[in-house]
Amino acid sequence: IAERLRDNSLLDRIVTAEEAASWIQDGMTLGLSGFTRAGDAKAVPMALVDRSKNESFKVNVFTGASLGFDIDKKMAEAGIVNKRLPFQADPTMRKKINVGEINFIDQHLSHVAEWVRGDVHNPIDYAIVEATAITEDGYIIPTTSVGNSSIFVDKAKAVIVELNLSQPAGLENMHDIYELGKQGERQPVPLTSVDQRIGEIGIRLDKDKLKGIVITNFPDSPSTIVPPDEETAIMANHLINFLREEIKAGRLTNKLAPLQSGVGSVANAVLHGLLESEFEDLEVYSEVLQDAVFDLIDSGKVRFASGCSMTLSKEKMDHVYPNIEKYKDKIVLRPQEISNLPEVIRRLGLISINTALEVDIYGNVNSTHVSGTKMMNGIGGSGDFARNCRTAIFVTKSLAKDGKISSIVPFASHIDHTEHDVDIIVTEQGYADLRGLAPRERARVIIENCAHPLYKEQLTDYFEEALMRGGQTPHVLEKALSWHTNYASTGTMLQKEKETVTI
Ligand code: 0RQ
Repeated sequence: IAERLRDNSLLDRIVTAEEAASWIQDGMTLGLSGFTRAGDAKAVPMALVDRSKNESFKVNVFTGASLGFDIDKKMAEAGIVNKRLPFQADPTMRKKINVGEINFIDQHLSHVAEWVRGDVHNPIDYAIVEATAITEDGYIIPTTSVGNSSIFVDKAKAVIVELNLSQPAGLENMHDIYELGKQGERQPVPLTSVDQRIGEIGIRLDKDKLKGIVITNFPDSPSTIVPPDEETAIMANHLINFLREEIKAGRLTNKLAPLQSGVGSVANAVLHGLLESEFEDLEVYSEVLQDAVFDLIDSGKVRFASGCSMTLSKEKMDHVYPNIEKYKDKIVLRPQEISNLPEVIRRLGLISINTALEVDIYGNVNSTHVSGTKMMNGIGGSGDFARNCRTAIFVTKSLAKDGKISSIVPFASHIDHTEHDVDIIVTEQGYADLRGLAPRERARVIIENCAHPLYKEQLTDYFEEALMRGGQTPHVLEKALSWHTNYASTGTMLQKEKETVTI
């Protein structure tokens, strides 16, 4: 412990998780560390769940993004969450959100810190953050994610640190904590390359606010790695072909531009595809760094990766953690306000790859709401990147639910990314390059290149009928959402006579 807690004056703050959890009162707001299962506060939230067996209370839970360790699931089951933001990915919590038991705020990840800083969100009563170490000069060294921890610690009335001895000590010096400061006094953020360090090695700690230190030993929940399947591998190929066309057109070189990629099976397949490609000396400027990024570093394809969390499979943790020193000059972890900052995303000119649930014929993207109403996970960072990057790519399989759903629809039932923010759509059928096209041109390219053959004619029929009505973005408004209502009433978006077609 002496190596991890290097300020002896803080030894008397060590408490059990149960004691720390006992300080939390009904109605309080907690700012927890954690971003896509990495670096989450674990012991105190679990102790809080235990406490709820004998006591009834609710808290607001703010994080970086989704949590591991089944914390969201257990908190949802215990019924202790009033408000949750800005992202979650747990099926039990999702159900509680969709029946209205949990108030979920689906916020752009880069926006959360500013709303906490400006007291727009509920003030943070307790920041509960996981740390690798507390240094002699008063820095909290985060673990595998930074997320919103720095702003939570800064603004919280009191701070609880979970000092996690199972996280590698070598994580120290991998973080770069930069604070934007108050509006009106701000300077341009001086980040001009992915590998630059502009901040401090940890989160500055006001010792007077440090109420407790809980010593823990729980490893992060490993990510469940989804190996590329036939369809995701085909999608990755289409995307790589698009990048090759960009090189041919002289808009990119073999080094491409810094890459951002969301989480999930397609993102993973795309990054895997890069392993075998001719691209070289690549840079990653993303939020989550998954297994594939480390494979690309190991193979020498990626020169440097900047993120705000490292979300790894068990196998990859076993490889990376003992060799963490090797990655120190190749990886930096930043607050999500900086990894997802519009200013930096635009300056660096990112190629961004995120995921859609559905896309309409004009290129509006729904990433969050199943059938227009039910929350899936949240917008995450996809909007931060899509709006501000150089090239916004959205990927989706053309069909869902065994072909009962077409992911290309006449009218998106919810829109996260408007047609103005969407440049390229990729499905296993091909890719649509929408740049420089008017809506009527976009519709033809999307239907032709991205829709599944099962739905092409149906989409074309809709578009032709819409054209007769006219308009910049033609629609048959009374039929625009009929595909979704048909799916709800008949179990398929497919018109009756085609239902027997096999896919
Ligand atoms: O359902 O789980 O019941 O089988 O949605 O779909 O194809 O497995 O894809 O796991 O990559 O998730 C958009 C949800 C995609 C995710 C989304 C059903 C489908 C399946 C999952 P089952 P897939 P993925 C990074 C940046 C947020 C935005 C983003 C996500 C399930 O990637 O949450 O990229 N993204 N953020 O059957 C009804 C449709 C459907 C559908 C698929 N049109 N209608 N259901 N499904 N299409 C995250 C962060 O920033 C932290």
